[in-house]
Amino acid sequence: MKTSLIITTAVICLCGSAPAATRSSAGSQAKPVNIVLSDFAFTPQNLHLHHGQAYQIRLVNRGSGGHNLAAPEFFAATQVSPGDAATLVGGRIEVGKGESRTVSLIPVTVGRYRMSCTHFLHAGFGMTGTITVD
Ligand SMILES: [Cu+2]
Repeated sequence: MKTSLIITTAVICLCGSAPAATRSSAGSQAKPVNIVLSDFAFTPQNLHLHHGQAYQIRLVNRGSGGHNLAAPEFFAATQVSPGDAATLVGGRIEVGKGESRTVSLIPVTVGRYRMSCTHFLHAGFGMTGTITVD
């Protein structure tokens, strides 16, 4: 019991916003998760999510050009809100310079998934990361 409380707290810290709203036990309320895309990195680089928990993922592009978050295996193992389906094309979400995209989803399958930006050479410059679902 105590262990589970500690783990929950750690994940809330990762989100970095609205800790008060996420204090109710795991359930229907979507937890906000912010990911910044820059030249050439994801921040945070390693995401930690819980299966069955609803998240509102917000991607913010602070780079000097377009970026995307490509994670086809993760999205295939995830229930994406029907209203956000159009944002997700071919397992990736494009975010133009200075723009942001929000996707509501629930990770379904436990695993460790790779994410990267598929723009030319960006992954090679370090624009990669992982999404761990437990
Ligand atoms: Cu990129």
